[in-house]
Amino acid sequence: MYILFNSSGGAGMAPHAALEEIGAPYELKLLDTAKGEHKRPEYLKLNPNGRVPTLLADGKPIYESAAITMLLADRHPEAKLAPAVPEPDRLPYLQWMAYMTNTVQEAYMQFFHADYFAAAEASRADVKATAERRLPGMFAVLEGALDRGPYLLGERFSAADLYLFMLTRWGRNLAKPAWDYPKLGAHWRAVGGRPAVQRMMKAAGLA
Ligand SMILES: N[C@@H](CCC(=O)N[C@@H](CS)C(=O)NCC(=O)O)C(=O)O
Repeated sequence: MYILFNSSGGAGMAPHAALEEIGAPYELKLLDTAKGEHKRPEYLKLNPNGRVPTLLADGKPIYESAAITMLLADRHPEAKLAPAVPEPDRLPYLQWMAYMTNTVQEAYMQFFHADYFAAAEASRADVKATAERRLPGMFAVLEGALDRGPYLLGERFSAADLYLFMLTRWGRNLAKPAWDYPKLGAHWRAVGGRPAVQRMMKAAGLA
């Protein structure tokens, strides 16, 4: 039994979609971040960062969206969301998961939360503008990664595609959203057409 804490549209989208793909029993707890529900003492006991997502797996908390997504994929090999350790596809799978969470997600953090990076208003505007200038270069890298096939691992769908779907959605208000790139757009539509992803979007109030 799993319990996933997320906010609507938050970084728990990818693990939430993974839970739907897996079909394991789980409960979704959508926190209202506008009301500060992610900063309440009972939640801080699970995730002292006061951020979403957090997963309770057999009662034990784990945070960081990429870690949760990879944990779920590895715990449920029958869902075929991750190449096993000896498979050659494990290498690009790990690379793209780390790239997306460490590089792309970090740039999004600077875009959405410039206040975490600079104190002065003018500096924050600069942090945000710089992130907006850097993101297209990252989208171009991901667009190139899709050369091999519709998914990040070529023909093979994986949890990394759920992660990319989430990051594509986050850029919907950028001057050039990721889905305006031809292959990223096709990827967005293909992953968004999966019944599990549609259930995730509906449960999160996003569709
Ligand atoms: N690296 C973390 C980032 C989590 C994160 O920043 N979540 C956002 C929502 S997308 C959040 O909870 N923000 C609230 C805050 O920073 O106070 C992860 O991937 O889980």
